[in-house]
Amino acid sequence: MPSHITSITAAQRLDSRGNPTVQVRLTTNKGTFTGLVPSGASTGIHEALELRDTSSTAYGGKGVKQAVHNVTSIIAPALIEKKFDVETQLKEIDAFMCELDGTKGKKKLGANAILGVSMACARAGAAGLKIPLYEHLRLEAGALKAPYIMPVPFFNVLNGGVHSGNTMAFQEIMLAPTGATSITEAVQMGAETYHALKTVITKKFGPAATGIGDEGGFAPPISKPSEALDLLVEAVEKAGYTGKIQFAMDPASSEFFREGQYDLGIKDKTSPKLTPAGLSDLYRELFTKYPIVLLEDPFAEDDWETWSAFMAKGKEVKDMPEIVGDDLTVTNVERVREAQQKKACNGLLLKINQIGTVSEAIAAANLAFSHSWGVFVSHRSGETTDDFIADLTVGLRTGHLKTGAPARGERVVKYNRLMDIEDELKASGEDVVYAGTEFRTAHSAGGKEEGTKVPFNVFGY
Ligand code: 2PG
Ligand code: MG
Repeated sequence: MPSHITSITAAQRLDSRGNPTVQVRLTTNKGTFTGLVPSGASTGIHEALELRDTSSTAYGGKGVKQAVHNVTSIIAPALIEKKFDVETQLKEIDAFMCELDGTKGKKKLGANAILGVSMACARAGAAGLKIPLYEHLRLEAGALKAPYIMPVPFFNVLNGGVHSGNTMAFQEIMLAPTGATSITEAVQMGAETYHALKTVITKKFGPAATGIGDEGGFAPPISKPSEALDLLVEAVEKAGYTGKIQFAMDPASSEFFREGQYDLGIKDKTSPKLTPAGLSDLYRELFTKYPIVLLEDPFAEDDWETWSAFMAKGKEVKDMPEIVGDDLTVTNVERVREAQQKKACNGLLLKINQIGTVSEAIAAANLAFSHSWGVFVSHRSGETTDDFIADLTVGLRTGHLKTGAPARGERVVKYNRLMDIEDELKASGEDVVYAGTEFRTAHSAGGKEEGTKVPFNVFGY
């Protein structure tokens, strides 16, 4: 029996920074399903619109009452009338909402209004089909089944940029436990190293320096990337994981790009301003000194020339890390296509709220895969307790994701869900592997179209 939408309600709720966000509740004949929308701080200028009540003083102009109203008064009646079957028509539902909006960047209804409905529809579809959400998303994406790929979790343990009050211009310094054998072991390695890092920071800077940034990582008084990476080397060694944990960075460089230069002193006023070539040299120097396997947004969102030059030169660099576009590509097939033409990067950061529907995010991921790029699923710095992206990562077989430190509820809910999925797959006798050092290419591993059937899981997804 098909699953039709009988009601959609929405409400203003809080995200992890204490700012309002959209919550959607969608009911079908199979139950009620939710979607809670995340929000960025280092937002790319090409992202779809996050609709905020800027003319109101409530929540400092950050309310989302208009977006909530758009869900209940515009999207809900139109979608209910169409009688879509959420089990088989997610793409049609998402396309219909885009049409209803009628603008390029979802400027009329807001990507935050549309995404909440899209997420809830995906959940309703999975429940109607009596399969887990990750399995439903896998089928939507047309991804291979066996083996299921558990991702390498990239833990953001040192926060800078617009995510913290310290003086570091670079936004995120991450740990990637590529030497683990399962997501459960990777989480343990990440959490133990996070605690070792706390001890290292306390010893060096005193206990007052262990305050954290927006994504749960520490924000000690450092400004140079090498200082951050040295702290990680020490913490990994202290935790006993040298050689098993590698590093990644997201400088989020659009935030410190000013008049053609990269101003590393944007926060401390003493670090240098670098030319694009100077910053490129700094990255290459860091690659030789530290085990860096991924670099995201090394350059600003429209500095195409520098991205392409860096990639071209990368061919000469031994063990060149994956170069991931975030603000550059904004989970948008048009921007991904442009980046592919310009050979600007070889990895796509996948953030569902950058584009505003689940189906469009899947399309962007598939386009990236078709060019042998990696796909790196991501949370936002303003998160919620919604764990949707854990299922998305497994369903799409992306092999890696980042969702903050192994601490704070809105971050750990995703890591916990991944461990639940791993347990469930193993208990069902499914073929399941941890991506490990192969995280960039795990998507195409295996080859079996179908495995045995995964039962509808006990966690209610
Ligand atoms: C990023 C993200 C998530 P924000 O730049 O990759 O870590 O930050 O959500 O603030 O854009
Ligand atoms: Mg980023």
